[in-house]
Amino acid sequence: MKYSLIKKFSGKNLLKIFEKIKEDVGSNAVILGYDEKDIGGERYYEVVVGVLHNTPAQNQTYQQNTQNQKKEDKPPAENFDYIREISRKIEEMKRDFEGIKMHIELISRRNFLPYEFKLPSPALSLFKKLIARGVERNIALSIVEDIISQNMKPDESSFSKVITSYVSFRNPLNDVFRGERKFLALVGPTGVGKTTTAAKISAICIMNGIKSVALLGTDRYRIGSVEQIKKYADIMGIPLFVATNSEEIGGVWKNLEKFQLVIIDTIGKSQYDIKNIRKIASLIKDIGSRRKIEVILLLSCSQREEEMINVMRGFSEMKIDYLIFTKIDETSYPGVILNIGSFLEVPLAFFTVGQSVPDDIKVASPKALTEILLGPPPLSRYAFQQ
Ligand SMILES: Nc1nc2c(ncn2[C@@H]2O[C@H](COP(=O)(O)OP(=O)(O)O)[C@@H](O)[C@H]2O)c(=O)[nH]1
Ligand SMILES: [Mg+2]
Repeated sequence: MKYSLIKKFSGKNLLKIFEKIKEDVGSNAVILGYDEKDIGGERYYEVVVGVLHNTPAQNQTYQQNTQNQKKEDKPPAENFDYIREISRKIEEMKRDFEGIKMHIELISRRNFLPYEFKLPSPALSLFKKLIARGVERNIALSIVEDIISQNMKPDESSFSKVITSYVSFRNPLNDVFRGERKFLALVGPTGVGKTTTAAKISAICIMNGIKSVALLGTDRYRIGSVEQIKKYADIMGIPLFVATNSEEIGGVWKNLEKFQLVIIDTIGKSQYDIKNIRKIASLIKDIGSRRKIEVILLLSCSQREEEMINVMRGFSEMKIDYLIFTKIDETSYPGVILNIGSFLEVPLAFFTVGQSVPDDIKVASPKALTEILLGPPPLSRYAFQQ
């Protein structure tokens, strides 16, 4: 095929390019090449066209025969219209896509109140980040306003300073490190992480020079429960006692009372099983009549926020001294820690961030919580590890 003219047309608007082609070389142009590029974030099109080398007479005959041609054998004019139609469709789709994008943006903005948009830009971006991580709007706004009112920069360091007004932090091991003797009971629903966390806490003690630590299991009936905690006690080289009721506690008391710290891995019960929760409460009360005992409620971040409140309600049969948030590695919305922590007004003791014993535990602190809330979400954390 011979072309009398080959020309390149380029620009940002495909429709305009085709108008120009039509104007310059007429509708006999044949598309010889097409390219799309992204230049500085903008779409850029290049179309190369050729004009067939025919005499006007030939051209006329050619056009007269057009109707009889097969579809794949399209004459140049028809070919040109066909491509122009496609480019019009592409332009339409682009407009639709932009419309959808704006719509999504609008829906997400609908959750923002006009007042929030008036926040200075860095504060607004901190506010948005907190919302994206599941922090309740009122808490997020109040934190950002605190930072602004104290003339601080809305960064991680200011955030870790102001969150102490919303949640408190207390490490239950601090008085043990100072020489105090006590029992620590871990309570919570089944599967929340009590046994693994008991092992992790005993490991922290041992690593910090507190050797007089024992584990007390209160579940002898569930298959594998003694074996699981025994495995951890053996790894840690610490003794394990098992007692399921006050009578049995009396039986092992002489041995138990020798230890500076006894960590009790209580039997897991549903937050709705109040009858059995009362049994755990009574065991704790009984130990409390002999020695100082503190209760830590474990809440799993893989649970819904509303369910966590029900867990707290169910376990309020006993006085809860501390909270541990577990399975933080399993959520993209750790804001729940701040929401629930501030609502319950119970100090945060530890955060657990994985299955590995003893590594996946952090002492709760403003810095640790800031890293969890403002650090990379789990998806990117895992991506970095690969
Ligand atoms: N991803 C993740 N899994 C955890 C965490 N803590 C415990 N688990 C897992 O949760 C499951 C139940 O833990 P377990 O300690 O037996 O819970 P319990 O029934 O409350 O004693 C086990 O498979 C643990 O390895 C955590 O912080 N993150
Ligand atoms: Mg257990």
